[in-house]
Amino acid sequence: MDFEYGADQIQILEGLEAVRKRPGMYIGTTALRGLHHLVYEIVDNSVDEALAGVCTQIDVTINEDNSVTVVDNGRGIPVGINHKAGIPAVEVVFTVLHAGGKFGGGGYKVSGGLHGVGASVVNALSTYLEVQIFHEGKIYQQRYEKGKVCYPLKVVGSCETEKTGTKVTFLPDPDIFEETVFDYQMLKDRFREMAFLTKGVRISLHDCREEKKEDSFCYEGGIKEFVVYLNRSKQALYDDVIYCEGNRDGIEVEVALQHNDAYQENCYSFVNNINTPDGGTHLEGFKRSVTKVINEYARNNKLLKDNEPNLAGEDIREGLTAIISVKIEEPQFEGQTKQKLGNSEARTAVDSVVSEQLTWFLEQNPAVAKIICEKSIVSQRAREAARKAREITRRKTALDGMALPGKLADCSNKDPSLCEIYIVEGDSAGGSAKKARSRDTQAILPLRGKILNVEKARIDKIYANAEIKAMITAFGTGIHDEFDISKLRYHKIIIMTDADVDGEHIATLLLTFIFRFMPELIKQGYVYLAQPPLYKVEKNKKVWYAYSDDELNSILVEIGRDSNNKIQRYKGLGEMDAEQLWETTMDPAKRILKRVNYDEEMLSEIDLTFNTLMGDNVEPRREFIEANAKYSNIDA
Ligand code: TTJ
Repeated sequence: MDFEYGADQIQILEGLEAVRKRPGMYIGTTALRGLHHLVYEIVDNSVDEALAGVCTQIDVTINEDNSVTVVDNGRGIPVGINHKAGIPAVEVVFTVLHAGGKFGGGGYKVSGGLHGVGASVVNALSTYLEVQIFHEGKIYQQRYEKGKVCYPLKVVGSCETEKTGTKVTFLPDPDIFEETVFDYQMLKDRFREMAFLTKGVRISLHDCREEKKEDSFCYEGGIKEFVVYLNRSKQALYDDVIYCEGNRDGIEVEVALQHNDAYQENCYSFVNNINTPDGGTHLEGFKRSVTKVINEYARNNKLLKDNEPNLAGEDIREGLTAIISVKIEEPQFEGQTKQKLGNSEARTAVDSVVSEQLTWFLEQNPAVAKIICEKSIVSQRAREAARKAREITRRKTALDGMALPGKLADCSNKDPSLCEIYIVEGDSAGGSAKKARSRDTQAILPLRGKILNVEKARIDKIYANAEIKAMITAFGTGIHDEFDISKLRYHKIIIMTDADVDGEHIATLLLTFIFRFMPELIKQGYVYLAQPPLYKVEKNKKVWYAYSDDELNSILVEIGRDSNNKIQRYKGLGEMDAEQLWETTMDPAKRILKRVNYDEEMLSEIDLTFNTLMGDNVEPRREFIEANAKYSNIDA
C-alpha cells in the first residue's frame, strides 16, 4: 500500500472498527432488515441528489454474488481534496463516520431513525466496496475492504465529458450479517415507495441472480400517485386527489389525500422519505387541520346544523387515504422504537399548509366538499350507534360473567396454555370436529357461511355480527383499547377451513378480523392455520394421506402405481369422518399447523401491504397468507 497514514486516518480506522464491533448500534440489526438497510443507505445519497434536482435516474442491481451496485446520474461525489481531512472528499464520505453525503450544506440530512448513518457504515460492514465517479471526462475509482482503503483515489479511464454520476458496488460482509441473500420483493417495495416520495426520479431494480427480475418505478405525480395506488382496489368517492404543498420555516410539507368507499383510515406519514409508523407531530398537525377545516366548512355551509355536535376526527378520516411527507433538517425521533417525530415545529408547519390549502380547495370544489362532509356525518351517526351497542354488550357481559357463545363446544381444561380453539368453517365440519376432538384441551367453534369482511363494513355492523361476537367472547381478551392478552382462553387459535379457494378466502377474512381487532394475538404467535390433507390413498387396506401434490406423487412412487391404488381427492373437511379428521388434521401428534406471524419491525410495511391486498382481488390475498404463514410443524 503506497499510502501514508497520518493521525487523521488512524482516527478514521478506529471509527470504522467501532462500527464492525457494534454493527447493531449503527444499523439496528444484523438480520435481514439490517442487510437491506445498507442498500437504502447508499440509494438515499442518490435520492438526495434527485431532490436537489440534479439526478433523474438511479439503477440498482443485485449481482450474482449478492453484491449490490448502485448507479446514479447525479453530479458525482466530489473528488477534490477536502481541506479539513487532507484527502479527497469521496474518501471522507466512505471512511469518516457521520460524514454523510453532504458537502457545502443544503438539503435535508436524515438523522435518528434507522437510516442516515452514512455511507462509511456501509463501507465498514462490507467485505469490499468499490466506488467510481464520472466527472469531467474522467473515471475516478477507489476500493476499500472492510472499510480500509486499498489504494488512493485514482483515474482508471475516460468517459464523455458531459457524463456525470456515481457508481458504488459493495458486498455485505458475511462475518457481520446473519443473512447475506437479498430479498428482491423487499427492495422492490421500498424502491416503489421511494419513487412515489421523490417525484420524477426513475428507480430501476435488476436481479441478476438465478431468477432474473426487473422493475422500474417513476411517478411524475409523486405522492398524488401514491394515494391513487393505495386506493387502486377500492372505489374513490371523488376523482380529485387533494394535494397541499408548502414550506414553513424551512420545513417542506407535502400532503395528498382522497376518500374511498371503505371504512378504514389509511394515513401514512414520512419524514425525510422514511416511514414513521408511530406518526408524531407531522401527523398530529395533519389531523388537527383536517378536522378543523372540514368542521368549519360544514358549519359555514349549513351541512352541519347549529345544534349538532362537531364531527370527530375519526369520522372525517373514515375511508381516508393520505400521505403526509415532511422534510426537516434536524428531525427528532421519540418513543420506544424511535419512529415517532417529535419536532413541534412540524406540527405547526403541516397544520398551516393544510389548513390554508384544504380550505381553498373546498371553496373551489363544493361538490367534493359536500361528499366529504356527508360521508363524515354518516360515519358520526354510525359511531354513535356502535357506542350504544358496545355499551349494551359490555353491561351484559359484566352481568352474565362472560356468557360464552352457544355454538362453542368448550374444552374442560382451564389452563389456557394447554387449550386450543378450532375455528371451523361450516356446521357439518364443525359437527365432525366436535366428535373428533380431545375434549380436555380442544374447543370447537363452528362458523356459518360467509364471514364479514371487516375492511368493508362499518363498525356498528361489525359489532352486530354474530360470528364476530362469538369469536370475541370465546377468545376472552376483549378488543382494541380493552384488549387484555392475559385473559386469552386458548394459546392456540386454529383456523380450519377447506383446502380450496373458498376455504382460503374464509381464512383470509378471519385473519383480517384478528389482525385488525387483536393484532397482538398474531404478534405473539397464538394464531395458526390447520392443514387438512388434499388426498387419501388406499392400498391393500393401508391408508396414506397427502397434503400436497408433491407428497401424493412421492407416496405413489413409494407404493407403486397400480390398479389396487384408490386415490380420493378431498374437496372439503365435510368429506372426512370424525376419525379421519382427528387423524389427519387435529391430532397434535400427527397434524401440521402453520403459524401465522410477522415480526414487529415489519408491522408498518405489512399494514401497507395488508390494506392494498384487502380489496376485491382474491389472488394477492392468498399470496399474503402463504408468504406470512411460515410452514412449521410446531407439534413435532
Ligand atoms: C454533493 O454536492 C456537490 C456535488 O455532488 C453532490 C454529491 O455528493 N452527489 C452525489 C453523491 N450523487 N450521488 C452520490 C452518491 C451516490 C452513491 C451511489 C453513493 C454515495 C455515497 C453517494
